[in-house]
Amino acid sequence: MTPTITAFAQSPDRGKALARDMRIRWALEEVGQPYTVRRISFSEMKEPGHLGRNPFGQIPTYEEGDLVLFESGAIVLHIAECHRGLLPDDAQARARAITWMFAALNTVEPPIFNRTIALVMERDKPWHEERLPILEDRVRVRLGELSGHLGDGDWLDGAFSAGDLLMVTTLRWLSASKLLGEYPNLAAYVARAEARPAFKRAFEDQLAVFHAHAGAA
Ligand code: GTB
Repeated sequence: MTPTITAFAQSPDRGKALARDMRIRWALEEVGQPYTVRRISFSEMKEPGHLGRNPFGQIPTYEEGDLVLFESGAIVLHIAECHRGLLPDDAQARARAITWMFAALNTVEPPIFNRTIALVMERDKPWHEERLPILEDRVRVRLGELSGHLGDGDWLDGAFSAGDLLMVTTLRWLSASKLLGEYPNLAAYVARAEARPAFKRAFEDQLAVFHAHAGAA
């Protein structure tokens, strides 16, 4: 059954694939599962139809027959469990890959997302200039630790996994800043992931949608 995911009708990232539907698109491309995309506006996200899919009124969501999921991490885990390619077969390696999924979402994403929010929503606040370096130092703490773990490895734990997919989509929120460049092995890690054919297909698909609807409300 072809799943349907939801994405912004008009992504505020202007085609940079920074919204969290990119995680789902990329995971589906990695496992070779075709999908359809339902584009929804900010107001539609808060209407009963979409609140029935996600009580928090956000994208992405995932529908596959009777199954309706929200939370990008849970959706990627579901895809990884239903198909080969995103989680190792060995039970311990699989548990470690899932650990990296949680680490991406619960340990690395929060400081990076807090910085993103500060840049998008708090630039006009009188305390913004003072707060930003504090937020950036918190990001550096996590990047330093992650960089130390990755060392000269290609991926976080053996072969590419759903843990890498979630980590890279999180690190990409720093693409426009100099922060990632302070950790050359992390910058190379992101570039390596972005070079994967599945990433490129997912990126091009969302970009095509952005261009097709550019200028529309
Ligand atoms: N925990 C949820 C998940 O992982 O699925 C969070 C979902 C979420 O935040 N969705 C956002 C949303 O629907 C879109 S991705 N927002 C509308 C709303 O809350 O009303 C958010 C996003 C966009 C752009 C960047 N960026 O540019 O770095 C980062 C995150």
